[in-house]
Amino acid sequence: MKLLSTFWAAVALAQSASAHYIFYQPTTGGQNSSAVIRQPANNGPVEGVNGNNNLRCNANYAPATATMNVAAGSSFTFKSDNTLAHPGPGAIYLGQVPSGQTAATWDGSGANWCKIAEYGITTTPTTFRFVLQDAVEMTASIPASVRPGQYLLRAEHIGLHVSGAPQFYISCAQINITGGGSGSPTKVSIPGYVTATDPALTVNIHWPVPTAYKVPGPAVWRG
Ligand SMILES: *[C@@H]1O[C@H](CO)[C@@H](O)[C@H](O)[C@H]1NC(C)=O
Ligand SMILES: *[C@@H]1O[C@H](CO)[C@@H](O)[C@H](O)[C@H]1NC(C)=O
Ligand SMILES: [Cu+2]
Repeated sequence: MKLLSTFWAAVALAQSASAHYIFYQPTTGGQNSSAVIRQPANNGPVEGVNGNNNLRCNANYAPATATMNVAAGSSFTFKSDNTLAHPGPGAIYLGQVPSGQTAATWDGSGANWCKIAEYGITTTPTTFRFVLQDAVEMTASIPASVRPGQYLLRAEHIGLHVSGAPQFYISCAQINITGGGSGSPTKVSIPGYVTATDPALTVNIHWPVPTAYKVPGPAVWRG
């Protein structure tokens, strides 16, 4: 009896773990482009919002071994190893590497981040659905007027299935933006860009079913 329940508990755990996901690879770049992603140690979520530095580029990632050139004005797609099975919003942030550091050395600290893409909901009078539900990738346009140089590009998908306990699925890619201009977006810090009491994170998406939803974090900068 005891053994059996332990067995089923293990099965349940394995199933919930397999439903998780990692943004592990860009869809472009040739060669082994997954080498530009700081690969998370596992596919579990980052939990805890206020003051949590793991919100930058996940916890215990393996250092990326390459930095990829990406042209300003082009698009960049993060591919997931599994469907984005949890309901919730997604966003892509661009973090400018401070002078004196490189995309490989920067830890993501400081007010250096802007949001360049977001994915919220689609609603009709009878349905409420996150655009990314069961998707396998997220794409951002790199703003055409962005300043050239080294950046971290950060994919964020937030599972909202447990009300009040948001789960963050995050990866960072190391990129070097070529071309571009002299755009100056408003920048935020991670952590700090959202707080645990943000209605976008505390919302109960199951009941009563919301009729509107604002993706957390700053407004999108499109250059
Ligand atoms: C590609 O890069 C990933 C991440 O750095 C690494 O785990 C994998 O072994 C690499 N694959 C090949 C074929 O080099
Ligand atoms: C980044 O791109 C610039 C061209 O804009 C190039 O001169 C530079 O060598 C690149 N840096 C890296 C680290 O690839
Ligand atoms: Cu999960």
